[in-house]
This record gives sequence, C-alpha cells and structure tokens, in this order.
Amino acid sequence: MASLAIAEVNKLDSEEFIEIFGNVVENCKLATAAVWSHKPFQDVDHLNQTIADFLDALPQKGKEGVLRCHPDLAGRLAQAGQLTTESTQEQKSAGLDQLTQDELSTLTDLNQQYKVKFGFPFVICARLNKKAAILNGLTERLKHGAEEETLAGVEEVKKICRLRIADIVTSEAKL
Ligand code: 2AL
Repeated sequence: MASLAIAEVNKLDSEEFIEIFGNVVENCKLATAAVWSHKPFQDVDHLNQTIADFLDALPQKGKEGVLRCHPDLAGRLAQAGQLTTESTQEQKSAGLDQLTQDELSTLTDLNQQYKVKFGFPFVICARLNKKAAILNGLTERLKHGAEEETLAGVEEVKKICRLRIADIVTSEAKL
C-alpha cells in the first residue's frame, strides 16, 4: 500500500530510510544505504533512477552479487516458507505457488542448469510474468552468454525494485 509522499521520503534519516526501503533490491540493503545520500529526490522516478544508476555502476562481479541475493523461483526457500514478504507475494502473483509436480520439476531443473552455467540464479520480475512466460524465459535465457545474462538479470532487478517502491511511495500526478 503506497503511503509515503516523496517529500516525506526526503525527510527520513538514513536508518529510517534503510528500514523502509531496505529490501527494494532483494536482500541488498547496501543499494538502499548507498542511494540515501542522493536525497532530495524530486519524485519517485528520480528515486528509481538513482537505484538503477547504482546498479549499473557496479562492476560485473558486483552485479553478479546482487543477482545472488535473489531466491530461486519456487526454490528451496519458497518451499520452506522462508522467502521475504515481498518475494512471497511476487512468486504467488506469478502462480508459482500453484505449480503442478511436472512444472515444479521442470523449473527446478532449469534453475539448476542456469546456476551451473552462470554462477548466479535466474532472476525475472515475477509480478510481470506468469508461470508459462517464466518457464519460456528461462529456457531462452539459458542460451545467452554470461555478460549478456548479467545485464538481463539486473534489468529484471530494476523492474522488481520499481514495483516494490511503487508499493511504498505515492506517485504524484504531474501537472
Ligand atoms: C524473484 C523474486 O523473489 N521475486 C521476483 O520478482 N523474482 N526471484 C527470482 N529469482 O527471479
């Protein structure tokens, strides 16, 4: 539920900011802590762009690290009920909590192949995809090279982040 206006965001001290925005990039409080010093944000787009710039500026290994902070889709943590609140809702919205046994074993197998090939998990914005698109996307992206796939994963992290921020910050109509 979006409840904070950007003017209120700009008044938060760093601890409050990290408390509220600490998981907009999954399990990566560092991204949140780093962008706080860019206040004041003109609007929600400016906040989103600042996080995107932070992610883009990371070296290859840093980008891979951000991807590694993401849980597998319908993976071990999901099955143990140990995802973050945000991930739980996202994976549910894509129907990943309703997979048939066949779909689950296909996804588990593809996730594993992906991790073996690239050394980080397959990341996709679950709120913008249903299970069929996720399975197709994973099959296609397995064909990519590592650098291309790191960039594709980071673009998905930005989409996840934008939607998580939209749940927190009210976007004011531009006149
Ligand atoms: C996730 C997740 O937890 N939420 C989301 O949108 N994507 N994980 C992933 N590996 O793509």
